[in-house]
Amino acid sequence: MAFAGVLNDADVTAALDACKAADSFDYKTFFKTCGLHGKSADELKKAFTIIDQDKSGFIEEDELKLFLQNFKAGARALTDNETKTFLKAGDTDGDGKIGADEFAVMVKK
Ligand SMILES: [Ca+2]
Repeated sequence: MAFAGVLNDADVTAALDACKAADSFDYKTFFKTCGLHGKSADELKKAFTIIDQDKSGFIEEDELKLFLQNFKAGARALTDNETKTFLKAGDTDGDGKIGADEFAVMVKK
């Protein structure tokens, strides 16, 4: 997984198991369970660059949709509802994408 060495495998597995069912994803629960919530600002920057797959400097809606696959290949895509809720939670300046600072704030919520 992309987060090998950053996160504990068992924590990631638990976080993914908790949101297996469609529309059960809750970003606060997920970030806490997988361990990102407790990471340093530097580590969160690293996490951001992993999730920002096209290295645009922002996490866009299509990257959010496939967010779980950064944690495990073959994990499900988020539903449109989950993706929209997730984006809304992180996108505090309303530009339709999530920047590194917005990401760090969201993970720490
Ligand atoms: Ca991007």
